[in-house]
Amino acid sequence: MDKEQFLAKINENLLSEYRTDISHADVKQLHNAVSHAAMSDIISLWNDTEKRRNEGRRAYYLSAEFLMGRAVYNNLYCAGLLDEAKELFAENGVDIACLEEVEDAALGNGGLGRLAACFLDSAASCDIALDGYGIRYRYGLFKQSIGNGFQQESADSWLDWGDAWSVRCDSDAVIVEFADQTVKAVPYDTPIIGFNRKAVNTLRLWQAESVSGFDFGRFDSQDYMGASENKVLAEAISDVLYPNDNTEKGRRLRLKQQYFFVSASVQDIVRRYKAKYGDDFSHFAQCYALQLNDTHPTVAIPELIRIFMFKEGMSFNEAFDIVSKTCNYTNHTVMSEALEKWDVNLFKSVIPTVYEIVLLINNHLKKYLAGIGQTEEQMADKLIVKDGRIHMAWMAIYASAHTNGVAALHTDILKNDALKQWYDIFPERFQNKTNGITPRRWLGLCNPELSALITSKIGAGWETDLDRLSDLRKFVDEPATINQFLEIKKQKKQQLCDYIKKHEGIEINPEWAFDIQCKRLHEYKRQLLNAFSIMDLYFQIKENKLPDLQPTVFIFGAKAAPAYRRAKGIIKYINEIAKLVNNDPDTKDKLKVIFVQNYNVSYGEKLFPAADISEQISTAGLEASGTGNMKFMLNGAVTLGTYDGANVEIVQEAGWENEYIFGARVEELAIVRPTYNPREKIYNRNDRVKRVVNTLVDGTFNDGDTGMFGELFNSLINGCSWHRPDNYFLLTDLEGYIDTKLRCLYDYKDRHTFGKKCWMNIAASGKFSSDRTVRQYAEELWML
Ligand code: 26Q
Repeated sequence: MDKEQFLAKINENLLSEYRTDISHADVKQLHNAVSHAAMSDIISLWNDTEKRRNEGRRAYYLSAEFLMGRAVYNNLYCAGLLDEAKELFAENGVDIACLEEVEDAALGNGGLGRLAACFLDSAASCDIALDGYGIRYRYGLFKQSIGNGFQQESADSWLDWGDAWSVRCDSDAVIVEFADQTVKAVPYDTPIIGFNRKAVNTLRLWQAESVSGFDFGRFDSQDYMGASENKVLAEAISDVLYPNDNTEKGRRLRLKQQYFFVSASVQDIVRRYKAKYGDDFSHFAQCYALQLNDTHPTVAIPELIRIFMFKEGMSFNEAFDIVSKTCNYTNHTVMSEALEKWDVNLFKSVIPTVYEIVLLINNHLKKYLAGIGQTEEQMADKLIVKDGRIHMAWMAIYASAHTNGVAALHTDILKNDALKQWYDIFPERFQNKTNGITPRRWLGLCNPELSALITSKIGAGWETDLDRLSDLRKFVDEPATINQFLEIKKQKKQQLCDYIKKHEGIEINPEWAFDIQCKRLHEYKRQLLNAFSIMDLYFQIKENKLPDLQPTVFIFGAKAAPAYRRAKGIIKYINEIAKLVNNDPDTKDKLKVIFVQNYNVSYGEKLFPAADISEQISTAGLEASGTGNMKFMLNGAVTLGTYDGANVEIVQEAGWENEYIFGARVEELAIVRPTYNPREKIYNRNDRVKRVVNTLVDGTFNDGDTGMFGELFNSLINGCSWHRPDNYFLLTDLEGYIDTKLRCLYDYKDRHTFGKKCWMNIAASGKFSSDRTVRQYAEELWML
């Protein structure tokens, strides 16, 4: 499609859908028209890809979350239409930036959901047979605003913009049955456009609807509420994404969501299979691989067994054998509060037949363990059903072919600690698959300036072969190249300044150092540690102890789960610090603190390219991988971080001299933990630590009489019924962190030398392409 045809198509859509044209349409109309025009241009390729996929082995990514972000720019970019679109918009007096108003598809919380989106992008761009299955939530992750320093939530009604990139497929709708409810699952298919149209894969999201619809009987008897009851109860299932990240909340509706999309997806796969092979299921495990994104879709295991047994007449053993060859499980956390364990009574009351299958799997496990000579005592830490709860991770490990961690360190912890009892009996089942990010969205699209510089140095093609970035190393001693890089960094900072001015009403100076921490708010990610370090700088500046400190802006972006009180207290605390340091005449020319509202994929696309310093400061052992760390690196920032998750591999790739690593390591914390007494050993003995921690309770700040700051103080100093004091070792790491941060900021003053470090990070980031990750899944797990 050339530019003229593209324009004709857009105008045709605008005319038939809205009776308007390109120079009169509003943003929503433009968005729909341009999206539909591009859709019609890739639709035959989409169909061709599906046909090809059907011929060979294929994989499905089952995930409760797909954090896709805004589709329009990415899809135009990957379809090779973005430059045309920009031009023809401009020729008609429209700035294509107006599409930035379009809401992100935020059908995910954070890392796990965004990883799923990057994997789909990579699979399509590498022509790998991977499609996604998930839920079409009516409301995605809540929108966040900050009022008086507190987080406020509102509904994310993303569909108000229309869903231009999906196709409803009524003919593939299926029925999902619960004990107390029967609903219809209607699929919406979204094309996943590979870079340069390499292939177009599919994301199929299920929407819950009522089978019967409106009840005229009840309407006639003037029961108006009752007439819609079925509809309301059915639609409730795909109404809203649970806003929890790394915590388990065993709620009935959440279980319904999981079973709903898993049952629909599995029925869909069985239907496809039967269309090909009829009733002979002997090829099933050779045809399909199912990747379970954490335990959230693990009910796929008993559900598939149920269908094989009760619909297709297999024995349990036959069914178990096929299913456990077909499924693989990815683990994303070692924190026990995030491991899903369903209450037996709840589970039984929602999906009783599936529960019977779970019991059969549990018996199969017991027999197996007895067969290898384990006593009841030795079995206890592996039983799937135990003490009235169903342990989903145990089922995922036992009834699947492989279990993988998401970074080398994380996989080691799984093998040697968190899942040791399983590794001991099934060592061959465990693999590592270090996470990655798509270089298309996270460099090509969000940083066209840096992309052009890279292409001018090493030629095109790095977008699909990111290891080629290592060729950039040879330019590190060319001052002109580093200067070009620094110039681009400044441009990206200026763009972020403009955006922040517009959205937060705050002015910042692009000449300052930009230190950014953006990720979900969680105690283990230690945004509070960052906040404490800023308070220490504040006090030191007041005492004239930091001569010539590099002026620095500290940017935070983070959503807290609405029920996570401590996380919300930390947001308020950061905003109180911002108020203090941004207004104090002694510090306002040296420090600036900004908490940006509603951090999401699109905000990330502005933040990552503008950063000098990437904050990755989780308690060692607790961040399974992290992927924001990779986005900063790819855009030329140094990592200020702990030796945790994928940071370990970032240092390995880029060299110690190009990162700022501090803090206790996993092994050190293991030694400290049993006798850790932060009050006696640190707080009471270290005035520097005491001074900043005390700002939570000494009247420096006001938490609006919520008691939040006192609770944070207590969590650090006294602990509580579910956590020991300072469970995440902030006090252990605080001094080392501040010293390392200061070293980094003083290094920054030599802009050129610092720029070289940033450049070396870009050059070393090839490993972190999700193309590499997905290829490893395809070769080592899915056998594609
Ligand atoms: C579970 C039960 C009920 C409701 C919600 C949940 C739930 C939802 C989301 C539990 C966990 C999550 C998300 C976890 C997550 O994002 N983990 C991150 O995964 C990334 C990709 O592998 C890693 O890089 C991060 O280290 C990890 O924290």
